[in-house]
Amino acid sequence: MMDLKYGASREKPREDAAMKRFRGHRVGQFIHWGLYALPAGRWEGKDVEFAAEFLPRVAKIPQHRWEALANDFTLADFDAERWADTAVALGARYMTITTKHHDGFCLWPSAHTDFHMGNTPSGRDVLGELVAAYEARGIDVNFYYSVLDWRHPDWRFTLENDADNLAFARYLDFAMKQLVELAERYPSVKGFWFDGTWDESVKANGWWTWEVERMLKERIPGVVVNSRLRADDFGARHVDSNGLLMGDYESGYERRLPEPWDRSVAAHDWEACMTIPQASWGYHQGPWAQSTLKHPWDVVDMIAHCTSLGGNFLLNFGPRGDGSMAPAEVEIARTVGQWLGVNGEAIYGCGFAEGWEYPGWGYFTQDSSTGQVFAVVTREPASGRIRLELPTGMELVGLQLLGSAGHPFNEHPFKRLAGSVFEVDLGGATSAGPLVFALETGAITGPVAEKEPNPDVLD
Ligand code: FHN
Repeated sequence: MMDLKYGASREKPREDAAMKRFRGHRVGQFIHWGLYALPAGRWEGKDVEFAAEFLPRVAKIPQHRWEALANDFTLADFDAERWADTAVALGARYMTITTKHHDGFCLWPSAHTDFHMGNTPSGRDVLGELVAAYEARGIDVNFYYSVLDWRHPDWRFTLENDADNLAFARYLDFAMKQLVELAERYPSVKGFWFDGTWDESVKANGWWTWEVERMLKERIPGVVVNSRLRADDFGARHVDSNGLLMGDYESGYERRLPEPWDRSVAAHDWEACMTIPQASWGYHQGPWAQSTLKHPWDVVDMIAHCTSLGGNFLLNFGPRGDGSMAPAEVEIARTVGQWLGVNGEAIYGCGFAEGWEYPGWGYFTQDSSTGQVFAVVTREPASGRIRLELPTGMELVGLQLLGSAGHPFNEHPFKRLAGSVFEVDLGGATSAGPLVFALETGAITGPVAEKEPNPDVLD
């Protein structure tokens, strides 16, 4: 093991109450909102087919014109309560909001810049309103903060000379002050989610990322910090030069998930974040984005996928420039949330089911407190039957379709193919969206029949 000053602070996952709470949430609402929501991917009449929040860079918009958008950020239809209602509808247990994205615009009235919400026509403290509205509904709030800052004169992508070093030191001081400000102004915040830390300049200053984590933990007991903040003494990110995870959970899965059979990821806490359109975090009004919105059952599949490997799933919403949520995104939230309303038992507080192999037709999840195992069938085979392989030596005693108490399907739903391999006929099951079964199991005691071929590949 190398002796690192700024490496990981522990070898094993945190087990304190705040971390367990975060781990149990499983479903979160990500929100990207800033000036980019006004042009929403369109500049001078043309759609720019790239993530809406990158518009100023991709369309090479002069800085003064970008900043002038602040005058139009009137919040005509912004209501923090309505946003919080969409999180409730989704079944989210936490929300992560962009306090400052790469363009440097701040959603709170920061004392360290004039480029913030307080200097827009309404002068409202949007962040404060959101914290209050979400917390009133029991939903934890986390802050996204982009270390990368396209606007700040002292930001550097690389450090080529002494002048760069000096400038970047000033920048880090500015960012630290903003983070202290956020922690002190909104002390009920439960977590910080850092982004924009991939440049050489940040990697050369691992000490600062370590110091930020320390500062936040000192000010906010229990605060949860993502791995993306961190770089170690040698510039290794997320995972230090000794192979240990930095921060409290791994946050590298962005618009992608780990392979569903890769149980190694379940060794530590992690979170995946996902856009609703193919590739935009901020609201993008063009067909490039709007024709690519995910189906709610895809979202459900991803939630179950993450849970089955012990990870959280953070689904992003891009509210519009007037402050209203995009109706299509609200509709997706409702459908996913209705599914969670019936099947949330298999998601919240659940994680990796040790000993259960990835089944292909969906996922196994296990309640971390009771040990109850669930089968979430997100890809029903054409045969209408699933092959349910239990850990060797285990017997399927019964299964209960969630949301179907008293359904006749629950009476004779399965037969043994061999040993711990069973077949379940899904034919009688009805459900809005992917089916979920709570499995009742026991140990095999008597002799068992010969193994039969997989019914899903019978010719
Ligand atoms: O560039 C950003 C992007 O706009 C968005 O904020 C995502 C969210 O994970 N993070 C960055 C790319 O890694």
